[in-house]
Amino acid sequence: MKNPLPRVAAIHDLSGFGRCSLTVVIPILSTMGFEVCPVPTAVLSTHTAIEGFTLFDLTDELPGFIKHWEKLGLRFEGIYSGFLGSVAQVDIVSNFIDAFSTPETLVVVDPVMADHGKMYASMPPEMVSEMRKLSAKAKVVTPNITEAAFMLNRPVPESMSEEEVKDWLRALSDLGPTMPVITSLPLKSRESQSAVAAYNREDGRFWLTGRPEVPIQYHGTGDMFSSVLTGSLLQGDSLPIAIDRSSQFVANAIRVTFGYSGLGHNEILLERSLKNLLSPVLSENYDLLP
Ligand code: PXL
Repeated sequence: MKNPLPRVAAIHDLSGFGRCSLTVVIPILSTMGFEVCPVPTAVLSTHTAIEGFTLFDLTDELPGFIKHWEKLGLRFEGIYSGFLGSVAQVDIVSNFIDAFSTPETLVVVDPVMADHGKMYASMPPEMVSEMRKLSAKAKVVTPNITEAAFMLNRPVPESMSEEEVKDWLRALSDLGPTMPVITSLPLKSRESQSAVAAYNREDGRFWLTGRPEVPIQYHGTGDMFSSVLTGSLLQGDSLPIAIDRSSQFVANAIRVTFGYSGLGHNEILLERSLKNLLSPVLSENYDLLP
């Protein structure tokens, strides 16, 4: 029997404060009508951009999750991984995908490791080649431009043409995933926008969307984007609608928060926007790249 409520295994860390990973993934996917089964990769006091964070690595616990869940015969419509607590977790996540995915399972890998040209504080450099390896197992990957550059061993670009974006997406797809998506693109044709591009190797089409930038960066927006994207694709949306819904959701949460004075980088008001995920799809702000 199919799961009456589609089920998603969410392989991410649990950060107590700072609005990211499981504290974002669970409410978003629950609101979108999925049962989320967390596989916690690490427990942190805050995300790693806040000085003094504590990190308890759960690498040794994860093989037990696979063994127990296999015994229970659990099945997942989606497997979605993000921030990993150690390089050794890549093989474990890879084993998890082997153990639980069928041809129908949507596997999404968000290669969380870097932003703004730099690796995150807890990330060893070897994570780059390991994330490259893990991406080969995914249908969808969602790097930001820094992560895409690191995975492709290219310099982080200051600006890009649409032709270059297509070349990057093709190169990411050559690593394995059918649907690579790149966020935070510095696109010449979309200056002062937060642009997102995607490629579907199955039909050879490239898509572009974006929203006007707001002059503040909030933490966790990448996790919000990938969570909505995962939910949207699992609900049966097309790739361009899925990137558009995700971009619109994140832009709304940013604008809702930015309207208040005095809220910091770690205080995006996710809950004020969550119910937008219940609306019919109203926006179709995407372009087909020629
Ligand atoms: O939002 C990505 C993310 C997830 N988890 C942890 C992080 C970060 C980014 O800094 O530190 C622990």
